[in-house]
Amino acid sequence: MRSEPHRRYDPLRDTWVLVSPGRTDRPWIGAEEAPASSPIPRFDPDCYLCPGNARVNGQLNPDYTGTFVFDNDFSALRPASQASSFEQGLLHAQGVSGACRVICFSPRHDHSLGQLSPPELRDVIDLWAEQTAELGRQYEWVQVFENRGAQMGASNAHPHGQVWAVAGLPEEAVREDATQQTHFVERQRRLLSDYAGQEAGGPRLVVDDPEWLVVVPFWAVWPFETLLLPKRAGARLSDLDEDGRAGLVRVLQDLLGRYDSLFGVPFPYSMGWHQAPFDGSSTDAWLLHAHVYPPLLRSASVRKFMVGYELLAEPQRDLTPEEAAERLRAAR
Ligand code: H2U
Ligand code: ZN
Repeated sequence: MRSEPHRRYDPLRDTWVLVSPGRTDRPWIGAEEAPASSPIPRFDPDCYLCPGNARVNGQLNPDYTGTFVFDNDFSALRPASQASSFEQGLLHAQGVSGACRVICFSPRHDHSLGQLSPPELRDVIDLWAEQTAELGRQYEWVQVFENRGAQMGASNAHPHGQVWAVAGLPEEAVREDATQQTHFVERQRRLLSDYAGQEAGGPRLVVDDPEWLVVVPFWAVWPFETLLLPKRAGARLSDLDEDGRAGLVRVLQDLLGRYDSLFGVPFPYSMGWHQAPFDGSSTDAWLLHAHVYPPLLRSASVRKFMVGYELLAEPQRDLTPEEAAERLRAAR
C-alpha cells in the first residue's frame, strides 16, 4: 500500500481521499523559493488591529497590552437575523443568527501565535476557552479559528484569529457530530480517543506530549495537514484543566515552530477548534480537537490546489501522510 495508489477513509468526516504515493519521487525542493519579505514593524500605524489605531469604521482600539476581542465590524452573522425560512420545491433557505468576533493575540504587530511567550500563548488559550463558554450559552456552535497568511485570506499580518458562533450546526459540525455519536453508541468509546490510541508511537506522529498528540491524520487531504488531540477526555476548550492548557502551550509552540522551519517562511494555514455542540445533547462522544489545514506543498510558493479531480471526484494527494509527518518531525 505504501507505493500503490489507494483510497483512505476519514472516519471523522465520513469521506475518502485518493493517495497516489511515488509521484513525489520527483526531487524534493526545500526552502529555496522564500519570497523576499521586508521586516515587519512592532507597531504599524496603518494596521487596524494595532493598539490605539482606528479600525475601518473609525472606532479606536484601546491601548491593549495582552489579548483584545471585538465584534467583527463586517460580521457574516447577526444576533437576530430577520431572514425567514423558505421552501419551494428544491429551493430551500433558512434564517440563521450568530455572532462574529475578532481576537488579537498580541499587541505586537510583528509576532505570530507560535512566537508568543508561553504566558502570552496561555492567555490566548484561556481567551479561546472563555469565548467558547460565553458564546455557548447563546449559540449551538462556537467556531474558534485563525487564518494565517495572505495565501489563506488573512487580511492583515497582525496576529489575530476569529470566533464565529452560530445558531444550529454548520456542515462540518453535523458530519463530525454524527460520526462521533455513532461510534460512541456502537462501542461506548470516543472515536477520536480510539484513533489517538492507534496512532501512539506510529509513523504519522509529529509531536508526542504528555498531554497532547499531534499527527498527520491517516486520511489527511492537505499535504501537511495535522490534527491535535488531547490525551485525556475533554469535549471543549473550556473543559481543559491546568495541565491540558500548559500542554497545549508546549504543543502549539512546537508544531508552529516546525511549520515555520519547514520551508523557512511564516507558514500559512487555517486552523481551528472543533468542540462539542451546545445543543443540549450529551458531550460524551466528543473529543475536543484542532485541525490545521496548510496549503503549501513543496516550497514557500508551491501550494496545493483543490482543482480538477479534487473538485469533480474526490481529494487526492501525492505526498503520503507518513512522508509529511517525517518531514515535520525533521523540521526544527
Ligand atoms: P481575517 O484576517 O481572517 O480576514 O480576519 C480579519 C477580520 O477583521 C475580518 O473578518 C475584520 C474583518 O471583517 N475587520 C474588522 O472587524 N474591522 C476592521 O476595521 C477591519 C477588519
Ligand atoms: Zn498591527
